[in-house]
Amino acid sequence: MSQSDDCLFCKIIAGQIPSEKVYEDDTTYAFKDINPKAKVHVLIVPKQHFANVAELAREDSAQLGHIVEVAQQIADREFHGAYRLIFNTGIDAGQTVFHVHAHVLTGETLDE
Ligand code: IU
Repeated sequence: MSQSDDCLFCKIIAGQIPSEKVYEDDTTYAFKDINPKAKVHVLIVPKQHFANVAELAREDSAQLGHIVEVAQQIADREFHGAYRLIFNTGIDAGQTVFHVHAHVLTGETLDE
């Protein structure tokens, strides 16, 4: 499993930094965002390190599809299958952690 030594989310996945886990399988980890923007705000990450969603799509599109399936499962459990899925990509789009992560916002009605 490729890992980046300086990557915060690689450290979270490895258990070196604590997180509130909501899902895990062989390839994928999901945990609660520390600064939630909705009643339920979960980050889903591949265990393998990719910098952003474009790189992930290019190198492992099945993993990208799996992240969407995991998002759906979380939303099915939390809010009758309704959710918003966001991949901030690039500094100017608000990406601050350069290990691809899907923001899943759910658990309440999202108006805008
Ligand atoms: P962004 O799309 O790269 O901006 O998202 C990074 C997210 O990671 C952001 O919502 C932070 O609240 C979240 N986060 C976290 O959950 N745990 C941490 O230790 C750090 C950031 I640093």
